[in-house]
Amino acid sequence: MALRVCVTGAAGQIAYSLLYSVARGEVFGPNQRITLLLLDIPPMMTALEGVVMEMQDCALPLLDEVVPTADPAVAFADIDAAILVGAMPRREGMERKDLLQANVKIFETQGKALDQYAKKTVKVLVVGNPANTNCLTCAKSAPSIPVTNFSCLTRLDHNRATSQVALRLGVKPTAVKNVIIWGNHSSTQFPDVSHGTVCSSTECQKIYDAVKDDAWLKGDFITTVQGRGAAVIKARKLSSAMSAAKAIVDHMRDWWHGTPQDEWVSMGVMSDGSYDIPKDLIYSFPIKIKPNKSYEIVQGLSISDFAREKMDLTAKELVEERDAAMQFLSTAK
Ligand code: NAX
Repeated sequence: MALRVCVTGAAGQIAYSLLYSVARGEVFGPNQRITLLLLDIPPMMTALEGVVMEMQDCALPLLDEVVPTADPAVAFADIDAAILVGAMPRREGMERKDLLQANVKIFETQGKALDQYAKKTVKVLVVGNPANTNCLTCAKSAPSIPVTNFSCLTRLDHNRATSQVALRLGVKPTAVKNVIIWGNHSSTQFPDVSHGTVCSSTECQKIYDAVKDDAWLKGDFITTVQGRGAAVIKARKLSSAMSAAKAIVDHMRDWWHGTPQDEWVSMGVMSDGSYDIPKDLIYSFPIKIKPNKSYEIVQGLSISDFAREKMDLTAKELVEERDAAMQFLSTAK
């Protein structure tokens, strides 16, 4: 049976980098057939047709069918996985409140459509910004789907943090394990390496012991990761797309197949109060995933005063964002 996978924002730049990886088996497995349902808004249908033509021209053996549509009822029908990339972008002069309201509308509509048309086991990854709060809106609008089936993307931030440490040490990114992104996918996020390790073929060391520069790890490292998205926009005049697509692949692949033993990843998930983070927030935590696709927030990590302050700051921003967004939500779980 082919898996039914929906990607929204399918005519956009992240989707353009993402769809090939999904369709060639990098996410759901090298033998898993796929039906792709591509959702975008009506003015983008011509561009989306072009994407469909290119997907056909790739002649991919795993791709059974590609369905372009502007109708969520078609896009979400009986789906196994949803990657929600499409969102309202910030336009010049647009107020934060108006942007939030527009996105609440989009993610409430899509949550309701998921509730009505998707499989109850559907795994939903929200990418479109503000990703954490959009994910919360979507989950609240889909009461018949377990809230643990919703997550938002902070894997790009996780990968950025991993790479910054690897670059600093002159090692491969795969040698660096168990960094954490806490909180919001925004500049208040807290990239934390205090529990991470860097491993050679013979031994593993704590990242702090390997880097031997606490001032960098508590200063420029954090601001570099927090500001990386803005730095890419400044240089490229476009936001991150290739690296965002790669992070989506990493996130969904690990959710589908599980995380390696003794390793965790960062994902925005519903807070259950772990680490004294307020409940009812989509907050990025260290996460381990079992092969049956269920996840757990990694427990028992020691939290320094330095970390506590940063974790609370990003939680505060999310509480404010949630409270502002929920005023615009017509129904709540
Ligand atoms: P683009 O503007 O290239 O593409 C977005 C696409 O979404 C457009 O084709 C648009 O028509 C479509 N769209 C808008 N409303 C829609 C709706 N209601 N239903 C379906 N499609 C809709 O943006 P792109 O660079 O692809 O970025 C997409 C989103 O990802 C943005 O919100 C962006 O901020 C967010 N990002 C999130 C990241 C994360 O780590 N969580 C990182 C990358 C990225 O910045």
